[in-house]
Amino acid sequence: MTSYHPEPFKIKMVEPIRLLPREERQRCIERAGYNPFLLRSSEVFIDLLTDSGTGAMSDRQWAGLMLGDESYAGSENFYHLEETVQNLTGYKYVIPTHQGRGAEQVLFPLLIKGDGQYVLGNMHFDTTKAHIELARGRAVNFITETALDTAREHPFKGNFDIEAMEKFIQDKGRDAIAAIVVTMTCNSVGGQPISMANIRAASEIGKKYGIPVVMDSARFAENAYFIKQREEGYADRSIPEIVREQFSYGDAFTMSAKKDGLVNIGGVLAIKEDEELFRRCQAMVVPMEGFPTYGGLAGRDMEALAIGLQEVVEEDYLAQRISQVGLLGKLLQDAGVPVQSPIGGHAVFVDVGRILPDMPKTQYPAHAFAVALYIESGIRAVEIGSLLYGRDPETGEDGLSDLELLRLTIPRRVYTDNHMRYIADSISKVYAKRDEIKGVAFEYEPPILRHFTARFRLVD
Ligand code: PM9
Repeated sequence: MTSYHPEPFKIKMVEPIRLLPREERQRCIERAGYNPFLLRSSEVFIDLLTDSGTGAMSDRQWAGLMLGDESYAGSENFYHLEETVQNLTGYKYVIPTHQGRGAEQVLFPLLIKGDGQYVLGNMHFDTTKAHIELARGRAVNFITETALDTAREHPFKGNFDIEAMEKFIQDKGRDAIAAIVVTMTCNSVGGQPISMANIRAASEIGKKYGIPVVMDSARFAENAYFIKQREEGYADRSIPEIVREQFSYGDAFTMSAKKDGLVNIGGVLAIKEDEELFRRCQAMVVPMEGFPTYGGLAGRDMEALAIGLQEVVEEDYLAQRISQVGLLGKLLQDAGVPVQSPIGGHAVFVDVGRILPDMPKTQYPAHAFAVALYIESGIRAVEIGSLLYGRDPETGEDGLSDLELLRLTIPRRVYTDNHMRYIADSISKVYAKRDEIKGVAFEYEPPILRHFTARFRLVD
């Protein structure tokens, strides 16, 4: 076995990308209010904003688009998708949705039965937290301390602190808890996997107290690959076997299929066996997403997704995917750039808090680094820190995130290892000139989800 994994595909079609001259990049980011979200994609050379819906489909998926059955009800592509999801996960009831948050907006209001009920998670993703709160619930995280220390190696930084979670349930009482959400891999702490033992333990807590367990499964296949690589007893198990065991510990799952579904749009809501919950979801999906056999997707989208879900569990695909992200991480580690370690599944998270320790959190160091990176290289990355975290809703206090991270998110099957080398070189250059990086201050601060549309000026 070689220590590197060549791409198990060859390139059939290319999309040119262009690096604008430096002075133009300077003008573009200024016009965008120093917010990379407000750049036009044609102004970006390498786009690392997200791995969501940005991947390349295979020729089989593109061929599948031509088999789209666009009937309003009972599309053949729905039945193909349903059967694929059932085989992959063992869940009986399958509802397509337009993307992950579509599944969340249907499920959470049905699980949260009283105002202020808690939804417990390893680390809820932003949209999950938003839908819990819109349903008048409260999102609480039980990630371990280790996950917040980027310098500390641990094979499963996505794990729950099971003891703390059980104590919380006992303190608040079972009736105060609506659900447990298991996010695999855990995006917000760096695409870090959760171990099978920890998923099982979270599920046992759910069973013990009669609390439903929901799997947030956007990156379920990447999680399974890490389990195979790192957890005792799984080296000889196939990825589909590991995937099925992961899902066996949940009662329902939401899936943003824009990640491990290998499609540009799509989502899934599935219920393992609770027919009554399924009926209620089915009723709600009609006004929110669409008829239950399309849920906001075209027939052709469902076909591409059914094929993507088969391709993503191929081990050679996953080996190359994870090793490419690992390559970028290793190049940065070798250059002395602090990153969340070990490297996660879908992104490398640069710890800008350690690079710019003296910059006030209210000048958003990781965002400031992203601005400098764009000017240096045309690369667009995204802040995961105090800017994204937002203000305390009661006190208005700002600068509250534990970590100031810059996420370099790698789209699936899109960039080559040479792109990784260019990214690592560019980050190293900005890192070497870190004393010159200027913080940012708001010119316009939106009242909610401010990072998407905020405008800034550079602080002198
Ligand atoms: N994640 C991401 O970039 C895309 C949206 S924000 C730019 O990481 C998890 C773990 C996610 C996730 C989206 C969703 C929502 C749920 N859970 O974007 O609605 O990482 O398909 O999924 C994004 P949708």
